[in-house]
Amino acid sequence: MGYKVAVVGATGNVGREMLQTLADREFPVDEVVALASERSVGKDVSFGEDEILKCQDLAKFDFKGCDIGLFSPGAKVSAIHAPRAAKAGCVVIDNTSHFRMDPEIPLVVPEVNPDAIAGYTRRNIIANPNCSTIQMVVALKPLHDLARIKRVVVATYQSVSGAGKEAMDELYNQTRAIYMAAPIEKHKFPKQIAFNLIPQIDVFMEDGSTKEEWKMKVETKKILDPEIEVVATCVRAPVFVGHSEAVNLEFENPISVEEAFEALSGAPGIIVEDRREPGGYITPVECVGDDATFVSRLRADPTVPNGLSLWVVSDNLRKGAALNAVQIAEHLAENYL
Ligand code: 11C
Repeated sequence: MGYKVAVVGATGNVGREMLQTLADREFPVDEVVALASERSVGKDVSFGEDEILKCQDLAKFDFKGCDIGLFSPGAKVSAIHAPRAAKAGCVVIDNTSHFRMDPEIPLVVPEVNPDAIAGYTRRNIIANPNCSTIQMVVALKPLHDLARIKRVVVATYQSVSGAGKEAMDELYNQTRAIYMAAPIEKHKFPKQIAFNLIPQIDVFMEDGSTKEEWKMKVETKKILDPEIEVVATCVRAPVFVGHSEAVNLEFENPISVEEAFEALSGAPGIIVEDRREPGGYITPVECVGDDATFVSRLRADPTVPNGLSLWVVSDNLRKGAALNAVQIAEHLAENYL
């Protein structure tokens, strides 16, 4: 049996990747509908190699008869249209931040908490976590099962694609301007991003952290374990696609590097690439288009009783967004619909 699937925000970075991922994984579809804002109506988007879909107007679309809605139109738009779709009987998998911390709505990474999907019946909505959280919890899960993580200290190096297509254009245009000795224009980021790093992602919170840092903390607690303490520093890096994270962990119980290596190597969704030689690790350009979360640089941290450090890299548009949403849809289709 095939499903009628709506992709909402189909012209955006994540929407296009959702269409590609549905096709790549041969998700059983009878019909795919591409939805976007009024100004994108009639635009072409690709579904797989040879199908072109014309975008329809989200505001006028009737979700009755749609089985699954993959939403990534921005939080304010999801706030209006996701409940409308859910009420019409369409199960919404929403990639925005709007519903994530709602206690009635499951927040799911299939490798970590697949059983939470069952809770979708409360509101007919499932939330997809933030990209930087997803790749981190995929790597943390097998280690937490082994020795119980007490505290996570993470610094991220996040690609500009997380901030949308205009942000990718800004990195490209600034890089070009620097080579051509032309003036640098800033629209999307508060500081120059080309050949630079910006220690701010999303807005500032009252305590001085940013909302991206807060998301990593509260989402990890909701998905993996409310007892885990997380402190994050989120940094935008001049990389087009692929988020990287330097993760330091403190465990309740002893855990050796060898035990961690073995647990990670056998865990779903993870590829360990860790040779202690020049180039024996994964960098963001190497993870683009790949489904895996890559773990490298695994080593002991002798400054605390049970400490480990590692490097985690993943394609933020794929596992960090579209793939995770499609994996949730696959679980729904197999077990619930
Ligand atoms: C970034 N992580 O890299 C953000 C993008 O809460 O879904 C995703 C924001 C979110 O800018």
